[in-house]
Amino acid sequence: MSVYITEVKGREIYDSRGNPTVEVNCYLSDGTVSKAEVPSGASTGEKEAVELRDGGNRLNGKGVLKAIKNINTEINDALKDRSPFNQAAIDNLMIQLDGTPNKARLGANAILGVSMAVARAAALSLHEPLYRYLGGCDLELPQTFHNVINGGKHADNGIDIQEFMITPVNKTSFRDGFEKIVNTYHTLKKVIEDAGFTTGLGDEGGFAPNLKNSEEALQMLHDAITKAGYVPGKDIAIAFDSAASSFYNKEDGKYHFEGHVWGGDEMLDYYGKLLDEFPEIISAEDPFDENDWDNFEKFTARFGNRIQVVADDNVCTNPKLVRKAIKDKLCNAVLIKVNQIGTITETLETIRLARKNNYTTMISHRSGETGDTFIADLTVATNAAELKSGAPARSERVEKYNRLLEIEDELGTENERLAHFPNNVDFD
Ligand code: 2PG
Ligand code: MG
Repeated sequence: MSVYITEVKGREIYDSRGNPTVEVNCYLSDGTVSKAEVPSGASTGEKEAVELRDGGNRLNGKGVLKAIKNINTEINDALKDRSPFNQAAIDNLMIQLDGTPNKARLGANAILGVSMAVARAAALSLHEPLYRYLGGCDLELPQTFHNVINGGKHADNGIDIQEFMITPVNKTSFRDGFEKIVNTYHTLKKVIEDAGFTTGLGDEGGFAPNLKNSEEALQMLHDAITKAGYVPGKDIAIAFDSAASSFYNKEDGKYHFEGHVWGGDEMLDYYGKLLDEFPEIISAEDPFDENDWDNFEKFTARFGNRIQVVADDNVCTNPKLVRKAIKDKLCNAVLIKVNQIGTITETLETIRLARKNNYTTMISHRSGETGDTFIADLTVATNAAELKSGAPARSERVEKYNRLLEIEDELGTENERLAHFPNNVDFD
């Protein structure tokens, strides 16, 4: 007997910043019940799919009861009796039902919650882990990026670069790499304390010391890596996300950065200085405002052969924008956030498009998260090279890494798998 959806049911819950968000249960005719929870960003791109919020006085206007109502009425009516095993058909149906180019009517938060819940229900019904259902059997674990110093919109300090991440470049397995990150994180705490700063955490679990500037943050990371017994650049490398739209002033067209008022050329020279001073930096995200494609392109032309250049706010996981970015040589890697585009099918399409053009994909959490570990499975399922999910602290971040530990146990490490094929040469 074929399995079909009997009900999708939404519920208002709260995210890691105490803001309302969407949770969805999907019920199938075979008794399967799945659950999915929707994340939410702070430094959002202008072209992201629309997160439907209630407005008004309740919960600062951030309630999601309209989105929940859309799930429980229109979406539920449309999906009832459909097969959960055709994700593209389910997602297309919701896109058609919404009828807007950016999911503004039903809400991308409503649509994404259902899209994730249906995928998970399908996997549960087949008794397969989500990564297997979405990805098959030729899978590996990603390189992970951990935001250990938070600035910009994610913390109340003087640092304008939003995220300083560390990534284990020398490791024998995900578990081994993560252990090195955890050691460095704890050492960083001591480095920050010894310098006389507080060690409160920002939104993504990284420390948020009130430092003078980004160079000071990078120096602390460099010291923490060294003091933890690792070699910067060789064992642990550094990445940053400027989220530069948040310090770009549209009125004067300048970057108001850590006490400076800079044009594009001055910003470029500043980045050049950082890369020279800290050769362990291997990746930079959103170095320029989301509409300042000219300077973004200049950045990639100048530094793209030295480091990875990731586009986030200007492409918003949108296949159309990613296509344009590839044509313009805007970047050489693409950030992927499920709620920027609003369905799993479109997310998979964007990942496929990037891969076809030899662009690296980095799957990403949002600064407002839940305990849902969907992105860990998605990263493995799509063989995405990279995942960023915050510091090894705060459960909504750590749960994703814990899920990767579980998946690695199930799949075996890369080395264990290669051991079965001693004659294979790995060209990675
Ligand atoms: C980013 C994200 C995630 P936010 O800019 O890459 O780290 O932040 O969710 O606030 O957009
Ligand atoms: Mg970003």
